[in-house]
Amino acid sequence: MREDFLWGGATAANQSEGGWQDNGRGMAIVDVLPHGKNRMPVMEGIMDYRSLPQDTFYPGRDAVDAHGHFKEDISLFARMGFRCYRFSLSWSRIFPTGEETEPNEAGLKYYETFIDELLSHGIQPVVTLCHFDIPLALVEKYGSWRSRRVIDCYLHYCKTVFERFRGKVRYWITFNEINMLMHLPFMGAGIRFEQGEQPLHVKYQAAHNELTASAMATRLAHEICPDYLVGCMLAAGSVYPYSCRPEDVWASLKKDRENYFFTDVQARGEYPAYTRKMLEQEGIRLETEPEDFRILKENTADFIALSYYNSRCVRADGQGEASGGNVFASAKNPYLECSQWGWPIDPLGLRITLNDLYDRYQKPLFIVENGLGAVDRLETDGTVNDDYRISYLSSHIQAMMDAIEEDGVDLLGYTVWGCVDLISATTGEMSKRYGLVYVDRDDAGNGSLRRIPKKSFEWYREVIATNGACLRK
Ligand code: BGP
Repeated sequence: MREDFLWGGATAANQSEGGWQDNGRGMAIVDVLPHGKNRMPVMEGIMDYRSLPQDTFYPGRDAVDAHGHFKEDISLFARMGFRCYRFSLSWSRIFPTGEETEPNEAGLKYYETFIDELLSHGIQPVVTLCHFDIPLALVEKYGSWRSRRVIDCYLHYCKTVFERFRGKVRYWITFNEINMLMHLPFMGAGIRFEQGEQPLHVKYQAAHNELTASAMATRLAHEICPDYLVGCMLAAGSVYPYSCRPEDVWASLKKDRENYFFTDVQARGEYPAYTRKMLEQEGIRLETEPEDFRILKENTADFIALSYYNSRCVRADGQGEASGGNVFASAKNPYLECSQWGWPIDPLGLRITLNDLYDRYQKPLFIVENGLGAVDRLETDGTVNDDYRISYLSSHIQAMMDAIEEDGVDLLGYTVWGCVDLISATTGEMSKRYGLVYVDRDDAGNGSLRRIPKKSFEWYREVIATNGACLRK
């Protein structure tokens, strides 16, 4: 393992920060994502959040108040020996409606203090510019990423933070899990469908605008500071054929391509032939500018960041049992155990995914999310004995180390998702915990918000201290 390997943890503003009305922050998508049965239809863009009942609970508004607890959280990261911390900026804390000419200084100052605090502990910031986060005003006014106007707003925001944090931040990620747009369009990109619209068309238009914005932001970052490293980010997890029937193999290849479309554009700089054909066959004509394609070609990502929770599996006949998983459901793989939320557990799948991505792009990879969502029990003696999480993380880290040491995959780092417990993106629950640090809060929003290191905290400290070697014993 390289000595400068970036071990750390990851969170995102939308699920942890809270403080939704502090320092002049404007409303964002997360503030209108409800708890309970309406959450999924709203996230899918088929239910309008404005029609939600008055007494709706929005768990992201206060989340785990990372906004108010950041010094404490960062000191816990330092105790674990984090070398990096991935977090996201809340765009609407800096540009409350997305369209101001001048940024909100209080918001910027907040992040500056935050970044300085990390640096004072020797922790490298890894900053996601947009993690399921967009000022709600841009959703209302322009229909979010379906409009090119949002590209300008995003670039103005990027320019502001690239300039302000020059010399402090090196690693940037333009969009979290950009492919989420295809599956949960409102949560992923603020897309809500209007009557009579063709969802596929709207999604690919929004995708084009985001991809163009991502390339333009990459160019801007490099102009502002040549040392900046800008990554794209994919919700990854290779798709296995259910059997060796050629039809299943073909179905898995097609399913993989739905995701690879994004990284193919961001890492290779071109629309792949299979997408161009598909758009043609569907009769979809995207609104583009001629220079978009040159910009895409000339400004590819410096590294490919990914989340990995599970592999996927597909059957051409669509029969059989379904299984859960990050981003989309797939066929149940009979060889794998599942988490309490039905997500398959497949450490070797991480090695396979890393190899697939590295073979395809030959660019450095960065695992910026991996972890186990599970119910934790806080014992009366104040401990949380999350051996199941230790077992999930150690098997995945070992598979990652195999990919590096035996297969030669170039990997910049690894960050455990939700290193301090946070609100689940898909379910809005607090009880689906990922952390190495427990947060006293329940699904209804009650609790002291006290931070309590779990058993996995000490375990991860040792992993980092030995650069992974303790797992090889
Ligand atoms: C990814 C997201 C994260 C995170 C994670 C776990 O898709 O980037 O924001 O939440 O998945 O998902 P969940 O919270 O639904 O368990």
